[in-house]
Amino acid sequence: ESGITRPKGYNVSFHCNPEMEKHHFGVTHPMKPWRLTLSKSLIYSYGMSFAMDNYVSRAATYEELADFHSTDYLDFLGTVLPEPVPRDVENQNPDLKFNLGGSDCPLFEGLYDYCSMSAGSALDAARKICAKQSDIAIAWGGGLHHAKKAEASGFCYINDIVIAILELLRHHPRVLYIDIDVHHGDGVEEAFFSTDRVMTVSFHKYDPNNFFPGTGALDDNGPKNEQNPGAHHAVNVPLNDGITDEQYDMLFNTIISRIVEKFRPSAVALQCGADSLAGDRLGRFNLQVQGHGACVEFCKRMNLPLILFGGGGYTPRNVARAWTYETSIAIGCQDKISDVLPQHTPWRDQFRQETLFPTLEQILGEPRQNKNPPKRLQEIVNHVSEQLRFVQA
Ligand code: ZLM
Ligand code: CA
Ligand code: ZN
Repeated sequence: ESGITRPKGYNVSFHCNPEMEKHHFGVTHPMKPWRLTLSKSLIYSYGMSFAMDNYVSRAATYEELADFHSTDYLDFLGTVLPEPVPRDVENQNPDLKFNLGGSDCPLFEGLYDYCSMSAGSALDAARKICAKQSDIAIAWGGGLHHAKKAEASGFCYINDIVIAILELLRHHPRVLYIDIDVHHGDGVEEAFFSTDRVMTVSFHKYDPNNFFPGTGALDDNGPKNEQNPGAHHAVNVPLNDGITDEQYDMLFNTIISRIVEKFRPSAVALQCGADSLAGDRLGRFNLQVQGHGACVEFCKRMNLPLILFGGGGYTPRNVARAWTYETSIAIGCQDKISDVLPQHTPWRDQFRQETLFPTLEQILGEPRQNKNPPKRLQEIVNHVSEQLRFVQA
């Protein structure tokens, strides 16, 4: 008896495809689709499925993928086969087409199915929002923000977010895209670079020489030509190692409220990459599950149709914690769920600590040094405020 009930007059839909989670990028590759299975099992253990509409999403069709991607690229993606003998040296493939087959974007068994299932969940979520059948639609299997029109990049092959936003644009005049993955949301920014109907905002670790993808500087705000409608419609929040919940939430709340005031979106798409959490295998921040979730809570309070996407996240136990907590926020039962993980949770020992909100000390031993001085955060807020003077709804 979890006591979790369906919110009255408020619909949350959950879109997933269990087949997607069975795919493997390779044994030591950081991206583990299995983290989705772990997340779902925790969500179900808390009894949250009773408070949502649960859908097994279909795979996106070729035509749906071609809404954004080039047919050359899709045709190649649909026919390439993994090499029978894996290469041990990085990027040694002489005919690496569309950036496929290197160590970041390896070819694996069922790759095309994996991609079309991720896009299918995102698209189903967008359609439920457009039909006004969901207030919040969740697609944890989506959020693959680096994929380009004709190129794979950073573990991403198909940009499910762009495809979902294109669907939202059929019914919504303006869409706000927010990205809290530790990496810059470059693929989504680029796709909507020249339109004033989508504003993209990414919070990320920025170090052009040492952190992927190296783009997303504070003054990278869209086309430099003022005649281009997309000018000023890309917001970038470049951060440094060790940022804390308090700092991140201050930035997020300040920046997002000002954007909403000026841009007046009619729908919001939030990429919830969990690699911005403390203890992530690839990430560098000190965010806790509470701070990450506070961004979702803030978006929910804006009272606009909302899609929640997954994204990065390379320490599966913490990914599962964050996306479980964020599912509870969507439903509105976050104050009812216990900090102690349910006794019957499958793979309970995977979580190390038996709590949903481990302390920073439990996660890291020693927290990462915070390299974000308050003065720099103020500069960021000032720059964004200045930028928004050029934006009109
Ligand atoms: N090398 N194996 C985030 C995408 C981040 C580019 C440097 C690969 C890795 C990483 C792959 C098993 C999202 C780069 C890295 C080593 C060129 C990145 C395979 C470890 C491994 O052990 C690994 C052999 C691999 C890849 C680490 N790659 C760490 N960081 C980034 C891409 C995706 O979270 O934003 C959304 C889902 N790539 O830094 C190199 C330059 C490839
Ligand atoms: Ca980001
Ligand atoms: Zn990432």
